[in-house]
Amino acid sequence: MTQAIAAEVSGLLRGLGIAERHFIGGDLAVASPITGETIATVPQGAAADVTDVVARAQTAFTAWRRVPAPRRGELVRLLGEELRAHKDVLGRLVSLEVGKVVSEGLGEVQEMIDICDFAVGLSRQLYGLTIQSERPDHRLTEQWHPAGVVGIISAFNFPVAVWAWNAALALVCGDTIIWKPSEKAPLTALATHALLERALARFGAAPEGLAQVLMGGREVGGALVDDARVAIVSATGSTRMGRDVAQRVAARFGRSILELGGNNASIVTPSADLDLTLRAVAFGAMGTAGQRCTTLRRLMVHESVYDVLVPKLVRVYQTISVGSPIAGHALVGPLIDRASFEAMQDALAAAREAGGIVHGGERVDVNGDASFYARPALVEMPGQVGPVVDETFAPILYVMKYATLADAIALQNGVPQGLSSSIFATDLREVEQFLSAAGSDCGIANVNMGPSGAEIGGAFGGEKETGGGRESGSDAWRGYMRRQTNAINYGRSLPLAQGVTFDV
Ligand code: UN1
Repeated sequence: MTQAIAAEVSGLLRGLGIAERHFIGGDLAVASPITGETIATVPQGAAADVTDVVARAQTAFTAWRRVPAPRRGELVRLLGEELRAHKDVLGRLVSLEVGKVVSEGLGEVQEMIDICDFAVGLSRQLYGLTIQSERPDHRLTEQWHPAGVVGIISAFNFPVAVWAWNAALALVCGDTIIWKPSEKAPLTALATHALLERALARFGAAPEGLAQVLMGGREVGGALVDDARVAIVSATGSTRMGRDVAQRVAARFGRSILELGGNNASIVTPSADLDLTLRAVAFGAMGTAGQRCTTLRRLMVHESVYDVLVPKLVRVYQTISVGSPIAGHALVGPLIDRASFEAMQDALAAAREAGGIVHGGERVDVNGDASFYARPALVEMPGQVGPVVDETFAPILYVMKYATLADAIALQNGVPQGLSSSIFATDLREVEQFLSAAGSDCGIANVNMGPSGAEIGGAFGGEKETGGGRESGSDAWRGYMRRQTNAINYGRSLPLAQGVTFDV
């Protein structure tokens, strides 16, 4: 099995025209979580390389910012075409490298295609503003210019889609990009970069250094974060990582876009459609083996429906298929590595200690000792205590009972993270309270669906320890440009604002 995966991976990479040197003989070992064994080794960059990489990106920026935005959009259109043509290959590679079930691997590539389409349209917009001036014969406007070099630090769980959210927008906005992918997922990054290079070859005259990949660990990421020539650092990962990045980027007055931890909750009200709720909770909590930042981690169930819904949910947890993401029809694949499995077990132990009743959570032997598959865990908790307030990046759903909607909303908001949330209700008043200013405090608040699986058209991101960044749709593009206010006097006199006089 292991060798089969390694052989398939190198076949896929070779098919994309990635030279042997990229994945043989390097010093960064890549393991497939499907079997846990090494499937490739990739050369790693060093912190010292970052200086040159950034210098190239900066030179490229001086040319790229002058290319008209719709023409920049053409490059992203070509990237979208390459992604469409290679969706199966790249989706498969996502499954092999990070263990997503086949449909989710493909879904990840679809998300990339969608953001490319969105960015192409955007490349003919990037609208500024006309503002009424208080002075005669004056025009006041606001326009958006390219910001500079964008560093993109991505995580293993969406190893390529989150890059695409950032890259597609940054490229149409006139920025140049440097990608530091997760050390756990360098192969999908190389594959994606190869597709971008094909798009660049078809595009023609793009500046050298427009888009680069930097392989490496913390030091490489740190050098990118600290480099004052990197205008924007967009980082996805843990809150711990984000706190470090935010402070370092702020110290040099750079800009950061942060997508950090989520501890997402859903509220099930007495008016909920319970059949729909059951299906939505299953996908939200167990999809991607609980390894989305939008994964449903806390479920508040009204006391009047608790005994109807929760036993049914426990049955789903007992029977859901856990297994290889590429063979059979398993819905839950492996955890990324041993550390992740151990963190899950630690959280379950802490939950028991805090009075929780744990259903599931045990290790499932699918492909031997080096891979880590676990039955998702549903934990009935007496309250929001112990590990419930932390994000554990594994399939654990904490279930709590509530009496009033106000209590449920207070529980929902009572954690440090603020990414995504949802309510299951058919009562308009409950829905609107949840969506009101006094309702969910998250960046995403859904109705009659789980907190995960966002479309690219909306702005994606969250508040509090989630970091406050917004990526993907809506006007998130503004985060990748710099705003300039222009006051233009087309008269012959010089009226001053606020009626100030200054006659010399
Ligand atoms: C992430 O887990 O880092 O909304 C991103 C979702 C996906 C993206 C998740 N569209 O679940």
